[in-house]
Amino acid sequence: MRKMFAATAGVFLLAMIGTASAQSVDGEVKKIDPAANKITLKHGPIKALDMDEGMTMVFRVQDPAMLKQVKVGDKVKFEASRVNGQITVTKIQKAK
Ligand SMILES: [Cu+2]
Repeated sequence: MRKMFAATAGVFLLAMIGTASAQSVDGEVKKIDPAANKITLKHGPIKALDMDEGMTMVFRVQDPAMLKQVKVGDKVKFEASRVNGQITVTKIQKAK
């Protein structure tokens, strides 16, 4: 019984770590490149990706449809993570 509790707690902890790495970041769209499936975002710090300071950089997008949801100049909230070694936007939405 005690062993089972420990296993459950471990899974829960892993789930929490997973959530923490998918941090929502504030950004601004600087450039959209549908041909390359990329977007340039000015963004705040993303600790999970070792970006301790804000910067402007190019991201790959996970889904090309994401590039149609925003336009240059939009303030956005997004999530990014390393996918196959490339820093990739996994979620993006216009900030309200
Ligand atoms: Cu960056």
